[in-house]
Amino acid sequence: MSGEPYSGKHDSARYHEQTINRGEGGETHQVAGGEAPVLTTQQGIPVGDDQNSLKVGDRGPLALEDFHFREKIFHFDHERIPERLVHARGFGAHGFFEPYESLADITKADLFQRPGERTPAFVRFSTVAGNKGSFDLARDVRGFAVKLYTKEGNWDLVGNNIPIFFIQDAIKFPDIVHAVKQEPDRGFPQAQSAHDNFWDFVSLTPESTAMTLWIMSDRAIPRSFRFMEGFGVHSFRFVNAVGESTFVKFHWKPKLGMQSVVWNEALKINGADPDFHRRDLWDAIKAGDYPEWELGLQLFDDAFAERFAFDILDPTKIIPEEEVPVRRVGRLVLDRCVDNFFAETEQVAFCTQNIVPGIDFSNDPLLQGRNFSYLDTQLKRLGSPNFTHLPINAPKCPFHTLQQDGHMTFVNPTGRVNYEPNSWGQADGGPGPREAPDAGFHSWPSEEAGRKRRVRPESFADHYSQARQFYISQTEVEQGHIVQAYVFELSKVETPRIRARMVSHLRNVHEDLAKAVADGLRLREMPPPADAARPTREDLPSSPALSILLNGPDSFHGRKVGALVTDGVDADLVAALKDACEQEGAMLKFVAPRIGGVEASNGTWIEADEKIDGGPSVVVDAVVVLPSAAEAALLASEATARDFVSDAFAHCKFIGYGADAMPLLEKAGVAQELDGGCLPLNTTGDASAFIMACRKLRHWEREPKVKQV
Ligand code: HDE
Repeated sequence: MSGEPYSGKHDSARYHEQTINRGEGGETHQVAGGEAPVLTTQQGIPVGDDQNSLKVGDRGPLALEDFHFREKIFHFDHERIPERLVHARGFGAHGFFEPYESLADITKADLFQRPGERTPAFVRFSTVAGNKGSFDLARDVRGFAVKLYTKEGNWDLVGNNIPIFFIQDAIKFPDIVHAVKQEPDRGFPQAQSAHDNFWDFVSLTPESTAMTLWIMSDRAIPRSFRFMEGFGVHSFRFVNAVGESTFVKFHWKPKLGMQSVVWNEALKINGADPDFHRRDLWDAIKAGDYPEWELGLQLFDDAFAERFAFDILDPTKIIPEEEVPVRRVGRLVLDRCVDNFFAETEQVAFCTQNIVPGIDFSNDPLLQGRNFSYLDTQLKRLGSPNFTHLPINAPKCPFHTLQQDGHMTFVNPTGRVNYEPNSWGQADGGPGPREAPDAGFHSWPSEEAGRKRRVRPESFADHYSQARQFYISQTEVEQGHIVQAYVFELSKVETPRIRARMVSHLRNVHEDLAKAVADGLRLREMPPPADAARPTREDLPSSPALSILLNGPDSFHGRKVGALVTDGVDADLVAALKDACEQEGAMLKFVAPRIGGVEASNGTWIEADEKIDGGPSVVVDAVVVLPSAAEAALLASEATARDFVSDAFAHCKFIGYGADAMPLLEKAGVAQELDGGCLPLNTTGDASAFIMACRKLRHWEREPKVKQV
């Protein structure tokens, strides 16, 4: 072969090279839209050619001296760090916390002293079981980890969206995690609990029963991170300036109310948009619709702890809000997306042991175990004890530590002082930092005594009463979803005795639940109730705070309407819908046969947000179907358009339909079934009535019609 060597560059790359300037900040290139900096190596050496490695002759071999090639590949080879063992898939955002009032009477924690003063925060939401590349709408617990950069150091409140946990002792954590994650021989299934190992473990672990009710409930398939609650789970302590302690449980209450999807919808969302939750949070923040949660506190003293029916140290129990009300004391707002996913969301390191003066631990055995695990795991994941130097992890208040050196050190103390006590003064490069006997952190001096033993306290022994309380606190619709979820999951379990064993636990929770699940599984014989250490208490009252449907929003704010439109769509109706959505704080997304958009009846152009098959109705909260008369038949013959309608109907969504939508509704099989959740949109006035109807989120009355089996 012969001829001039080929540069390897695309024409557009040549275009960017047109003018080269040498400015103060080094060489820059003129590119469309301004100046781009010159590409350099890690050492700052300007790169002359990034398309071709250095070769001997035109056709190789490669020269080892090509430091740019070697550095580039070397760095690339090391781009990955181990993913988190649990909570691998997550999404974070920045924001702030702001108290409504001073809590000085109960805690000296600096962030709670001055009403309205903002403390920077970083929050990472996550799923637990799936790997980093799994999908967002797994049936799973969601992590809700909050790092608060207070003036007295970082406080990490590493919580979940479910207020209890599977196990009572941290020593069982590796077992529950091994059981739920992919099975070790085959490496699947991932991001789901619907397999033998998980149900084998929990059905052999009665303390997990209550948690299985929570994860079979719609709490485990939230519509958005923005619409879910968060919980610190354990009892903690607040300590005030005079050393008095109060127990506290932390809650995050979403300002937009709670909302979940239905399971069949979740299955389809995972295919349509595996990034559904992260995209939702990103879009909301980028649109300036900042998600917000109120911090709620359940405060109680030793006397309450003594008389409460369960042990306040048992992490498989809640304290019902009706018994200890949640006091809302401030708000958490997320108002900034990360600049770089890896640097911030991946490298953020939450540690439960990060608490500040005014906050302390309780003896919850899960919390105590976590205090070891988090620090340990960060060292493995981030590779150096200096992970605290990373900008996302470093305190934002002044800090002076005598800890030094180690891999990747980039903030060492200056001067001669690196031990304590020392007698160096200013002239010697000191003085070094000193302890603060009054203002510094002191553990609350609780009295502890006892014989050293491996035991489970007697007071942790009731595993079913609160599971029952959770079940009876749900609306009928929600109870139905719990039954369906158990049936779905246990139907994926291949070993019949595991299915039966789980039903034997449900018999201790509620006979109706056990019967419905057994029936859904077609168990031919009802198993006897599982042996129970304590009989189930049937006197615990229902707790309405535990239902999602009873705690939904009072507006359609933050939700999305998907409008299926064609050429000739009624322009006035579209304008009215836009207006109604804007007034409500909802988003209107246009779905069209082609992504370029459609021409409305008055000749205006409507850009499409999605082509029909890329924007199925599962990714929105309500739909409107507005084909023009001319396009109605064509749209009705399109399978994805029919799915758009039939899925919306099956998932109990509100459906608004225009004058010419009938052919599509007929082909989608819903024309004969139109109900109170299907609203005609014939005049512009109908648009606002439709959005108002959507405030109920779903037309649950339809569910018995679409879910018979
Ligand atoms: Fe975690 N958990 N956990 N956990 N957890 C981790 O730390 C652990 C538990 C929670 O977005 C790990 O950095 C033990 C309860 C969240 O980065 C690890 C026990 C609650 C996150 C770990 C528990 C949580 C984690 C893995 C039982 C709710 C993600 C990676 C004693 C209150 C934080 C990491 C993020 C992450 C240990 C139980 C919440 C291995 C030993 C209960 C939100 O350290």
